[in-house]
Formats: sequence, C-alpha cells, structure tokens
Amino acid sequence: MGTGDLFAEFDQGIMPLAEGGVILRGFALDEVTGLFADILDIASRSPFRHMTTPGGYRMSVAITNCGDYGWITDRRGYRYEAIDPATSKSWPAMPSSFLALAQRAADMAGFPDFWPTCCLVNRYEPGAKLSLHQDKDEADFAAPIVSVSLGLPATFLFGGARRNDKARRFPLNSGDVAVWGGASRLHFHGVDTLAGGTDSLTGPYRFNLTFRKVR
Ligand code: MD3
Ligand code: FE
Repeated sequence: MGTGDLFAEFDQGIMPLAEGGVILRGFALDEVTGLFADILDIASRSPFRHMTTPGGYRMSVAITNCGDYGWITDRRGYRYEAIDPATSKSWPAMPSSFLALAQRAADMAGFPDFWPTCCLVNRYEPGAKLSLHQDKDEADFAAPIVSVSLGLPATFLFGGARRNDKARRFPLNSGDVAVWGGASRLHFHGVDTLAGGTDSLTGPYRFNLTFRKVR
C-alpha cells in the first residue's frame, strides 16, 4: 500500500471538526452535475446579485436563494424574506434533489428529521471572500446547517464561539458537504479570498449551498 492509499480515506470520509461539526469529503461528488444544472435554473428565475451590507459595503460574494425563505441584506440589516426583492416574486422552490441531499447529509451527521426552509446559494469569483461571521438570523439553533461546495476549491476558516478565537483552515473541494450543529452551530466562520482557476463544471466560479431551517 502506498501513501496514496493511506491518505485516500481522507478524500472520502467523515472528518470531525468540532462538537457537532463534520466535513463529509466527496459526499455529493456523484451529484455535482445535476446540482449545477439546478443552480442555473434557480438563477434564471432569481438572478445572482451582489447585496449591500448594513454598513454600506458591496458583498464580493454574489447570492441567490431557493425554498420558502431567502437570506438577504441591505442597509436595513440581515434577514430572511419570503419574497425576492429583485423580482418581487417568491424565491424558486427548493429542488427535490437539494432537499434529499441535505437530509441524507444531516442524517449521516446525527441530525435526523432536518427540514430546511431556505437554501442560500453563494457564488464566489476569484478575489471574492466571506469575512468571519456567525449565522444567527435563524429562529431554531437546534437544527444544523448543511453546506455543499461546488466548483473551484476554497479555504474554509473555522473559528470559535468568540470573534477573536483563532480560526483553523480547511480546504473545501467540489462535492464536499459539511454539517454544522450542536456546539459548533454558532461558531465564527468564513471563506478566504478565492484563488483564480477554471473548474471543468463551473468554469471561473465556486458555488456553495447552505441549507437552513429558518423558522
Ligand atoms: C460553521 N458560507 O453562507 S459554508 C454562509 O462556503 C457561509 O459559502 C460559507 O458561511 C461558504 O453563511 C461557508 C460552511 C458553514 C456554513 C454555516 C456554518 C460553516 C458553518 C454555521 C456554523 C458554523
Ligand atoms: Fe455562514
């Protein structure tokens, strides 16, 4: 057995990160093509856009949503809304493929009966980043957040319960799925500046789906 084999288990396996947080390496690899087609379909109805933070900054990450609620930000704050402010219509329905994948990942991580009511879709281009933050706009912190990475690789920053806790760095590759529940649900986290590159499926982008039980 060569070292390639010794490390192979880390390419596809469960990697515990913190209490209640796991990365499922390659969990969605068989599905990335279909997931990307679903993202394009969602974006044809609720386009990606760069939103403004309450502090007046333009987010370098472009976003859209599907499901009953969508996460938005503007000068008035961060919140979930049932209507897309760009179209004045409901967000596109959550594709059944999205829901099934999120539930399968949550089950695997010990969170049965996960019923997300929002899927936030983030789109990163080279140079885009997501600063350290907490996801705390949801009503129910007992439910986990499930995240799915597609396209270009990124470095995930995973901190602690306090903003100043030192963040650890983890690579996230296309097809990786992470589940965040329990103690890690309110930990600070972010994504380092995306490097350039071309992915065979998504071209110059990284996409991330986050499934949330909003209310
Ligand atoms: C850890 N997205 O949309 S996903 C976000 O890759 C967000 O686009 C990142 O953070 C991305 O809010 C990271 C991984 C993730 C998501 C939620 C978490 C990690 C988390 C909630 C608590 C702790
Ligand atoms: Fe987040």
